[in-house]
Amino acid sequence: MRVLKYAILGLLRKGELSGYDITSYFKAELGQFWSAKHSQIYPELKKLTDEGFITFRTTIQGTKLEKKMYTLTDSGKQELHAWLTRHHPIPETVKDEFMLKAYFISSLSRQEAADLFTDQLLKRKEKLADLQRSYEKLMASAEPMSFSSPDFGHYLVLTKALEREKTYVSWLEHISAMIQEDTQERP
Ligand code: FER
Repeated sequence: MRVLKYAILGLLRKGELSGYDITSYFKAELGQFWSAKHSQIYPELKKLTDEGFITFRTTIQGTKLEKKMYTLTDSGKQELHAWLTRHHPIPETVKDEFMLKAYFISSLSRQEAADLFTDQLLKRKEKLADLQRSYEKLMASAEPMSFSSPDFGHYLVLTKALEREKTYVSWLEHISAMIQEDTQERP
């Protein structure tokens, strides 16, 4: 499935955007949990235009620089809504290379295993701190968070990411302690 298609339709839900605006969104908030490359975005905009889900008007910027401003067509609005309301099966588990290494841990010495886990713990703690900063920024506004807030979607992805990283960190701590436990060496 072309999920990028729906990411772009979703970004256009509130009004017109240029290709540059859309690319900027993928570099900011949305890109934190749904990345897309420059090279994927422009062909997708072309495809969505050909399919009639979006349309554009050409504006002139400065003296001669042309800029396309994209909007959803009625068909695009319907397509977005149909996707948003569709119930999907859960996707297969996201691949995590570290978990593949963890699975093969019996090939490592206690010291090597401890080093690997310590490094991962450090990096996951940095990621968690990053998320916590974003969360504090989001919640600093005067409005209480609720379903009616325009930031509710951001709140949802951020709180989920926080829970995931907290769980990851506590698991890493638990396993690190087990690795370092003073038990008899494997023969
Ligand atoms: C943010 C919104 C979402 C953010 C991170 C996320 C760091 C999600 C990250 C993830 O799922 O890993 O503003 O800022």
